[in-house]
Amino acid sequence: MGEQIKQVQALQIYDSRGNPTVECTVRLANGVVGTGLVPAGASVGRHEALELRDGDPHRLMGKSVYNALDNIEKIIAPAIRNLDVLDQKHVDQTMIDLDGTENKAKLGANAILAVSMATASAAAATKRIPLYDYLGDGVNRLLPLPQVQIFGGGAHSAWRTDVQDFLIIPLAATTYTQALEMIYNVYHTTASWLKKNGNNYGVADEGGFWPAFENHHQVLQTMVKCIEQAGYRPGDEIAIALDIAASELYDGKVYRLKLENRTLTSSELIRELVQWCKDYPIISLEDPLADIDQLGWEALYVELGDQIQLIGDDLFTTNCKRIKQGVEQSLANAVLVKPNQIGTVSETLEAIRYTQQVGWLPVISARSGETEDSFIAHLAVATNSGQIKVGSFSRSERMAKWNELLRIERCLKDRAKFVGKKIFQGVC
Ligand code: 2PG
Ligand code: MG
Repeated sequence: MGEQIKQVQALQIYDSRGNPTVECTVRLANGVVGTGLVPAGASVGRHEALELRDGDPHRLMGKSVYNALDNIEKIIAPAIRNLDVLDQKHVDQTMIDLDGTENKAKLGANAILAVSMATASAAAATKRIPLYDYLGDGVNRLLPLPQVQIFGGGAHSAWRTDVQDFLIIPLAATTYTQALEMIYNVYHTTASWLKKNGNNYGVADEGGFWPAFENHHQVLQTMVKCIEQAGYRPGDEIAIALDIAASELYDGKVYRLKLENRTLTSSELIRELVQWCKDYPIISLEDPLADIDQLGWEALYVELGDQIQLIGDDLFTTNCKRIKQGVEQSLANAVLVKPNQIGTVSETLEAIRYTQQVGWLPVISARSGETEDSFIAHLAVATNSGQIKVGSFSRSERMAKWNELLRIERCLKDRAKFVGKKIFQGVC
């Protein structure tokens, strides 16, 4: 029998965009505490669990989360008081049952996830082991290959480009530490290149640069140039990954690329993406098509499914049922995992396990509105997921995760595993 949950407190804090979000503290009978801080997305999938906001236009522009806090302290707390903190599934199921809706609309996924994360973190603390060890049952030790944003676009940069994330993956890295050094070199080479070319030097929501570009080819060419200038062979040592976030571009009939003033049908977009993959060292495409464009996903999978990683984010929303459908219909070969899309730690773990069982790749991901919580760094190691995406290589809410993984790597010493690009073997 583990320690019992005694007290559950909630606090409204602010995320990396300065928007209100939920923090929860779980206190155990033995005085040990755990906290959970919930992030928030900007390009939110239509099937995500509901983020409960008060909607009062006179308070924090409708974005306050006081009802979620009340739900934690008045409804959830009495129901989980005295439960065993080590029984994460029971705590999570109790909240799922209390809520009773398909998408956690009654209590709010932000309320439920904050408690769920705080429970896991209190459990690890009371066992006096790191969170990755607790969530991974002490056996998982795989440091993830990072996907790091260089240029930010879409909903994270006032639509400077239509594609949302231009990322790099340091394929040639043999350790996590080396992976970050490679990222550092490309990120800062890009910064110098932008300065030299008199371009806008600011950073977007996730810390990537957001200069003015004329078209998407120019962005991709700049990335290749900066990878080379940093001393790496594009494609071989460092590859490109894109999050198209295509649901944001689709009106139900066509895709609109505002930057290039073009309107594309699904098959035209597919043709364009296939061409990009021929012309540039792209190894991974996330949400290349809208979540409701299933025929498009099927067609793109036929073209590229055995060559590159095809990740469903809005398509699957970390929801096991939706991932199962995707597997049955061969829509993708990887799943973006964001705990707040589904709303509990247990369901997140289930989604990761299922993804791995069917031979697909889970990619653990942050949100564009983040906090200083480094829970997902531990989640990545605990589940041997092998990949993580946290935005760019600046801003402390991002660096908190990259740095936590450095600490985990040091803590594991020679027990740390890193397979780098081998993670893609057998998938694409
Ligand atoms: C995504 C994420 C992170 P958001 O689409 O993958 O880049 O964005 O949190 O806004 O959904
Ligand atoms: Mg995405």
